[in-house]
Amino acid sequence: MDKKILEKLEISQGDITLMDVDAIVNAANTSLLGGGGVDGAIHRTAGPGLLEECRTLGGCPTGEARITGGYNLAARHVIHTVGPVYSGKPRDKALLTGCYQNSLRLAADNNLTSVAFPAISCGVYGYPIEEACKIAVDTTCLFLKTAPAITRVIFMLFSPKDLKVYEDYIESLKTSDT
Ligand code: AR6
Repeated sequence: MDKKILEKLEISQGDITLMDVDAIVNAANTSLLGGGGVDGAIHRTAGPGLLEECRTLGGCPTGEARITGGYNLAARHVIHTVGPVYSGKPRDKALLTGCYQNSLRLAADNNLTSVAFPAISCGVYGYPIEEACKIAVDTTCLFLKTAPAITRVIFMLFSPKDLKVYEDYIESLKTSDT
């Protein structure tokens, strides 16, 4: 794995709603009208302006992404993406890959340089964190090769256990020869 690309990745544990970055990514549902988990936390902190703007978007298919303002968040924008409900079928991986690709594409197209991701689909949607972590990191590294303007991607994990999964995987990439 290209070491210069890996240097752009950060991992941290905590609340993504506090991140002062160009965009935080929301693990939303297809309605884009809010929910529980990280989606609920982002809407609570952003305030009602976010929901108002989301209402104008007409939802979002699974695997795709949409961008809004950040309202009362420290982040300038929210990129809303819809992860798959885990089923164990190959389509899960394609859809989760799409979430990371399409979120980063929106960031690049909007000249954003720093993006923070939660562990999309790893809460109520049930995606195993070990598999989801590989998809998140591999897809992001591949994308960053094509988008040099993005200089920081932060994976913000909510639990120490999830943080450890990301730490171990990124460490394994740093020590591998490929
Ligand atoms: N900061 C960072 N990560 C968080 C936070 C936070 N404030 N809160 C939760 N997490 P989930 P999903 C972690 O369930 O699985 C919503 O109702 C959490 O521990 O939020 O994609 C939507 O409206 C987990 O690791 O999202 C959808 O209906 C990760 O964020 C549905 O849930 C994602 O958990 C989407 O489910």
